[in-house]
Formats: sequence, structure tokens, C-alpha cells
Amino acid sequence: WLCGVLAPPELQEKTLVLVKPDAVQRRLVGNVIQRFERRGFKLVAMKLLQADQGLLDKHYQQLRQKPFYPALLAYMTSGPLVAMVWEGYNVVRSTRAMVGDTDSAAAAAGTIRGDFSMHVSRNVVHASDSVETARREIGFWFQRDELVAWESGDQDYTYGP
Ligand code: IDP
Repeated sequence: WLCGVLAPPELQEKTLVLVKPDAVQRRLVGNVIQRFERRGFKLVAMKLLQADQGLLDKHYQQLRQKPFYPALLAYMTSGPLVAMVWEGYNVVRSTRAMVGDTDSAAAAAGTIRGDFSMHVSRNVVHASDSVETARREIGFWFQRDELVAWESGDQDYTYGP
């Protein structure tokens, strides 16, 4: 039965999505999940947690010198967030397109940020920006055994034979 579980490598690309604390407070978690499910991506890990500074310092290591970093840290630790790993063909690139521009005002309608957020400082979701970043970020947020490999019954209908 294991043969069925092993999708080809190009279908196993993974990305980290965080549903940020503003979105949890605003009861948008289901809506965000639904968009990725509906697209056809496969959920392989998910948890609700309260992030601490140590984790965020690693996650946002490129931004630690930015003037807005203290505010970003306060926002990201203000309440629980939902961390998820989604898998599928070109999932990193597709997810970034679905999330929309960092600046909510520039995010296209139809994107998550374009539909649900008003300001860069409360922009609802995070999504990894490259396959390499995703690999690193997933390692910050999840233990290896928290990722579940499972056979997706609709694979032929989603990707073709
Ligand atoms: P991204 O989330 O679209 O990848 P990054 O530039 O990596 O964008 O920034 C990470 C996060 O930092 C943003 O999603 C946003 O929450 C926050 N951020 C970025 N720029 C600003 C800013 O100018 N003011 C406040 N927060 C910002």
C-alpha cells in the first residue's frame, strides 16, 4: 500500500503557511484553509500555538534590523496562530500568488490579503517565499514526525495520470 503514498517528487513540494493572530481573532482560519483545500493542495501538518520571541526571531531573521520588527513581534505574539504545511505541485509559487502582496492595499482582489486585510501590519497570513525558505521555515515550526504523509484519493483528477 505504501506505493500509493509516494507521489512523484514534484507533487511533494511543501510550504509553510501561518494564519496570523489577527486572522485567528477574526475567525478567518476556516476561510484560509478552505482556499488551499479548494485549490487542490494537500494539508500535511497543522497546529494552533502561541508563538514566542525565540521562534519568531528565527522565522523573521531577515527582518530583525527593520524598524517595524518590535511591532511585528508584538503582533505575532499577541495571541495564538495556526501553522500549516501544504503540499503540491509548485505549492510555494501558487501559495504566494494566492496570498497576495505584502502591502494589503496593493494586494489584488481575490487574494487572501486583498480580500481580508487592510494594512501591512495586520496582513492575515504568512507564506514561504521560496522552496529553500520553506524547507527552513517548516523546520522552525514543526518536528519531522508532525508531518503526515498520506495518499490523496483525487490525485489523478487534480494532476492527470
Ligand atoms: P511577506 O510576509 O509578504 O513575505 P515580508 O517583507 O517578508 O513580507 O515581511 C514579513 C512581514 O512583516 C509582513 O507580512 C508583515 O506582517 C510585516 N511587515 C512588513 N513590512 C512591514 C511594515 O512596513 N510595517 C509593518 N509590518 C511590516
